Amino acid sequence: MTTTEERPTAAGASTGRAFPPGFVWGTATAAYQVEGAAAEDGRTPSIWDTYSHTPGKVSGGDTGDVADDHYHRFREDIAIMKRLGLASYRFSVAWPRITPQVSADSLGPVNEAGLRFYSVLVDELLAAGIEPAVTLYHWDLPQALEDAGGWTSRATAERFAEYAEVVAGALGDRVRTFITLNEPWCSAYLGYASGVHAPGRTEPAAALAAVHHLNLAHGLGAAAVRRAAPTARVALTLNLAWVRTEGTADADHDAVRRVDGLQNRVFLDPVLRGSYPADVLADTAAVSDWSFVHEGDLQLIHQPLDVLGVNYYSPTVVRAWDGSGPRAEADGHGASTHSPWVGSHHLIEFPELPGHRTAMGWSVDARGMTELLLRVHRENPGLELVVTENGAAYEDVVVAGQVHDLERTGYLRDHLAAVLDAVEAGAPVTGYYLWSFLDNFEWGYGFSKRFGIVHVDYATQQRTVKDSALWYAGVVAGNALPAPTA
Ligand code: IFM
Repeated sequence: MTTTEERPTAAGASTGRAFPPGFVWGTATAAYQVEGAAAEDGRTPSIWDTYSHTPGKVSGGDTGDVADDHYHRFREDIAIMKRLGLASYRFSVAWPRITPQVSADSLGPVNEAGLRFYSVLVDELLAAGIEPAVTLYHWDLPQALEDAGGWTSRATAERFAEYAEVVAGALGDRVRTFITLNEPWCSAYLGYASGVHAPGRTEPAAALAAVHHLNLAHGLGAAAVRRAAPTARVALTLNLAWVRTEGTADADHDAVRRVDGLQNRVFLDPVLRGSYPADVLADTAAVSDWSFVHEGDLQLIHQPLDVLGVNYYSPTVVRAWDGSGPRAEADGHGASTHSPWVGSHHLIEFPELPGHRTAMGWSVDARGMTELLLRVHRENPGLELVVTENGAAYEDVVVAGQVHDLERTGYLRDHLAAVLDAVEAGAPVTGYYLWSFLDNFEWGYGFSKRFGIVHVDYATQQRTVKDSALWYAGVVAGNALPAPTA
């Protein structure tokens, strides 16, 4: 392992901009992206195992079979986190490790070996002084549930709640925060409409059913976590979009409304207000009558929420499309002839923005972080917010045991400043999780995109701490952004 052995010093704590005392600094990963050990200790396949093993689905034919081998190397990884001074680690639990025989009708037996892995992980984190934050679902649905309908089926939400209760019951004595779902937008629309994520279906009506059943899974799961771990905090993580247009026509503003509805309000409204936005139901009426919403579902979804996790990477700029001619499709969510924008694909387009882009092709605008946090705060005063993901992929190279990833450091500096702007304007943001701790399996892009602050050589599993990690460690140590250098 190549790492800097000395603990970094506080970067300009006395001269920089300080974060509130107690601000939680962390990094995040997800099970399928880092663990590997795909067939070990009783784990059965998830939809991502099936999808990644289907030729042509993932760049380079990559799979998560081995990934970062975090399943075996988590102690070494925790030691790096500790050296960096990180206060918290957000990881996800792989459902197929916990109840590998789950079916639509029954959760099946609990796999003690699977639970033990996470229990030991939690213990090791706590021993290192690092607080675990547990995501219960980060996209690795057991394949058996997909075979029975996946998120288009109500049974999936019901089984999810039972699974959540098992995990919260086993870890809730040591874990303070459980996040029910990560980015249900991706699970629903990329999984079931555009098909660029597992399970790779391209059925717009199914995507809307998935939206609802994911919302239901959150509500049922939140209640289940509270039953099993009454002192834990329940959170939900959404990839909210900062949507805007540079157009001036009414149709351009309507494009903003449509995208805001499909990406933000269709999740925020049921969870925080107990209703679906009427305009989204109208926009999608030609695709689905939403008859999968049963009486009482909205009350089940509208559970008290302790924390809203906000993931932000890139701005979303839209404009009206008249439905003819070639369309600008730079929405950053993978190439597909099928659109994730159910019911609106024929009315909107995503123009390419000038300026800096990450290796994902995502444009960079840190203002979106401030705007999003302030918007959610304005609309939900009193709701605690945590940035549960933010980060960037760049083409990193290891030279003489070091990775000089200046662009990532610049991205982080600007986005942390934007978080602080929101805090200073009154948004109750209590923590920040950098995506990602390690380079990892970036879904349809396989290992070709590197988001980590720790480089992984996939041939040798050698970890190399990047310069951005050392810079971040300085921020963490000082609880402050360094003063700008001249
Ligand atoms: O890698 C993903 C993560 O799994 C979910 N949020 C976005 C990240 C970068 O694409």
